[in-house]
Amino acid sequence: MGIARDVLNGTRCERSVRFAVEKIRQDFPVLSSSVHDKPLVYLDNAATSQKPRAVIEAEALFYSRNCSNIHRGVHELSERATKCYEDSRTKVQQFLNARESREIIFVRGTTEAINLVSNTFGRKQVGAGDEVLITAMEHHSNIVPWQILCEEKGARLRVAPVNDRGEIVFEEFEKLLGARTRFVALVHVSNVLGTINPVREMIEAAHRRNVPVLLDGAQAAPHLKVDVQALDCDFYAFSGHKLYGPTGVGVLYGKAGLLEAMPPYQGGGDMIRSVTFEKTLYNTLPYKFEAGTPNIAGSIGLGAAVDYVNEIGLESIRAYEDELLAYGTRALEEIPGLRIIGTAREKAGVISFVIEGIHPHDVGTVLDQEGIAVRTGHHCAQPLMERFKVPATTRASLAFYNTAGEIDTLAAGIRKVKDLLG
Ligand code: C6P
Repeated sequence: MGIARDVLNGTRCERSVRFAVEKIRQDFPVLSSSVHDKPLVYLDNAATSQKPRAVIEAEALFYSRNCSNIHRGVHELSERATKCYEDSRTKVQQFLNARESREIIFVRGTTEAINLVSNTFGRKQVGAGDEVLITAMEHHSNIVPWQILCEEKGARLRVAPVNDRGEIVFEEFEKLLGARTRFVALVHVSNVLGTINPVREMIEAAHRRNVPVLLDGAQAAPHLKVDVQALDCDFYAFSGHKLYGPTGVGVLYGKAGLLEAMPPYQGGGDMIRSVTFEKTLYNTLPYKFEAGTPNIAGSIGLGAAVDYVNEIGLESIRAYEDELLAYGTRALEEIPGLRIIGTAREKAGVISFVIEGIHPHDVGTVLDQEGIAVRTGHHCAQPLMERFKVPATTRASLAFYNTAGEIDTLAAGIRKVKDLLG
């Protein structure tokens, strides 16, 4: 454990992973702060991640030097703002390896991206007696929009099961792809279990039956290299704020052909080509789906976040976080009475756990007093809690700026919880 711990703290390089975590931490102002007079240990990255100075400054620069509306003015500030906004779109396009920048729609976040698809593509695609297939490990954002659609259309929501490790039962998923399946919506990485789903195989299985697939990438985009062309997904959704970017901005990727054929989601300024009281002609992609003044500063901040992540490199991030996850899993498994929920063979940096006889909210409250931020509750995945027969869990979720030292602090904090409440 000693060598791995040193590597994770960025002090030695005995293994394949070399990662200058202490240097990286200096880019995040909040990480050097204290909570309840203890150094902050931020392990709630799946809820939202902290922001590097580059992102904070990109937003501040927009407001202090370039603030203007976009696509509307002939004046210098508007041109500057428009260029920064559209540059961000290109950065996201390259980040996801989308074929064209018009396939990138800026939205409020993953939730809005999924609602956009269910309300437009979904409404056309799904009819009475049809089926929409999801999995048992979806976030509410990838359950409720499909439930609303199914209720409206008289369609049926089908749910692919997960096994006790928290992995999709692939054969069951395949069996549920039937003659009436019209759409598949899947989480790429589970926010509760950390499971990385075999989405490439799942998409292939759906496409063999001509069923389009949306991936909820909220927890994948910050941790894995996503290539939408290689995955061949039809839609991909993620949130800026989990990718070290601002809140209130996210991305919907869609294949151009599908987006072209979809009706608009919202009506208003910027999404039109011409309006008369008799008829409105819609704008081209991507603007058809960006009605009204968008989150300009947020989108520019997201572009800066993409630059920042690219600079570190998702491969290095993945390798480092894998080591940290393995270290954290070992450290927590050693604690008597603690059970990890989600032990998939392919996992990203999430450790959800329960402690015999102690409610997760109490665990979270005591940890908070130690300066440790974790999330407790159902994590907006109530059906998954039911599947694992737990009311809630405590969840430590990792980012590339976390260290093995912080994991040690967490483990010590949990032992203290047990001493106090066990
Ligand atoms: N999960 C968590 O603590 P928004 O709120 O739109 O940015 O993201 C929604 C969402 C969708 N899918 C998955 C897999 C998610 O994890 C989330 C957000 C946070 O787990 C907040 S509930």
